Amino acid sequence: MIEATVEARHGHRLLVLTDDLRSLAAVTRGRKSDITVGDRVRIEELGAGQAVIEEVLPRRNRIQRSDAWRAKSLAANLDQAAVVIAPSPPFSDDLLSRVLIEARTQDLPVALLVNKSDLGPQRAAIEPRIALYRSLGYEVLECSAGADPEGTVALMTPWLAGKTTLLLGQSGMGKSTLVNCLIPDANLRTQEISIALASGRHTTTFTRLFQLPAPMTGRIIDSPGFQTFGLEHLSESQRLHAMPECQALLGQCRFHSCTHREEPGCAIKAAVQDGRFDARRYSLLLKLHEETRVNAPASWRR
Ligand SMILES: Nc1nc2c(ncn2[C@@H]2O[C@H](COP(=O)(O)OP(=O)(O)O)[C@@H](O)[C@H]2O)c(=O)[nH]1
Ligand SMILES: [Mg+2]
Repeated sequence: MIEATVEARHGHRLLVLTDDLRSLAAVTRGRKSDITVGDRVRIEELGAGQAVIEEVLPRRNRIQRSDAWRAKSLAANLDQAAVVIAPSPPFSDDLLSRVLIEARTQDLPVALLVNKSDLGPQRAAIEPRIALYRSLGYEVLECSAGADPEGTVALMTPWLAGKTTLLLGQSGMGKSTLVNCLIPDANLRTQEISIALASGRHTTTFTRLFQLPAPMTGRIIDSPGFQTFGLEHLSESQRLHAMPECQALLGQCRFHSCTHREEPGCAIKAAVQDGRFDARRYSLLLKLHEETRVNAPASWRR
C-alpha cells in the first residue's frame, strides 16, 4: 500500500494524487463519508489507473462551512488560505469575515487576495473596507490576474512555494482567472477530472487540488464560489476567540456569562461605543450568535 492525497471528490467517486504525481480514480472501501480534498489516504492500486482507499490518515486541520443541518468539509491538511475579493462585483464583508473566522479556529494563516486592482477608482472606493482587515492583522496581497498575469504569477509564486493553499471566494472575483494564470492547463485538467468523476456537472461545482507546475512548488486547492458560509458548527466561544479584536477583551466583562448584548459592564460593547471595535464587526458577532442559538443542535459542533 502507498499513500496519496485526495485531489477531487464527487459523491463516492474520488481522484487521488500519488506522491510521484500520478492521478488515480479511487473508491472507498466501506463508508468513509467525510473524506475530503487534501486528505491523506492509504491506497491499494488495482492497475489501469484505479485504486481503492483503505484508510484515511488523521488530518492536521479542516475547513468547513455549515447550515442548520450539517457541516460540509471544503478541504483538509492546509498550510494557508487566501480569500479572493475584488472591487467589482461587490464583495461581502459578512462572507469574508466568516471565512476568516473559520480559518482562525483551525490556526490556518489566511490572507486577503485583492484581485482586479487595475480597476482604479473602484479599487480606491473599497480601500477603507480593506484597511479594516489590515488593522486586524490580516495579510493583504494585491494583484490583477486578468490584466497582469505575469505580475500575478511573480507575486504569488513565492507566497505559494512549498505550501498547500486553499483558495476561497465569491464567484466573479477572478478565482478561475487566477488559477488559469498559475496553471496554464487548469481548464483541461478540470475537464479531465469532470470526466473521471463522471459528474456530468458544471466543472466549477467541485473542489479540486492542483500541483503547481515547475518551477513553482506547492499545491493549490480551488473551491467553488459560495453565497452562504454558515458557522453553526462552531461554538460561541470558538467564534469569539477567532475574532482578533476580541482577544484583549475576552474575560474583561463584569459578568462571566456576558452575552455581549445588553449586560452592564460589557467590555466588547464599551469598545464598540468608543470606536475600538468596528460596529459592523460587532453586528456580525451578534448575527452569528443569533443564527447558532436559533438553528444548531449543539451535538455536532466540534
Ligand atoms: N478588470 C479585471 N477583470 C478581471 C481580472 N481578473 C478577472 N477578471 C474578470 O472577472 C470576471 C470573473 O472572473 P472569473 O475568473 O470567472 O471569476 P470566478 O467566478 O471567481 O472564478 C471575468 O470576466 C474576468 O475576465 C482582473 O485582474 N481585472
Ligand atoms: Mg470560477
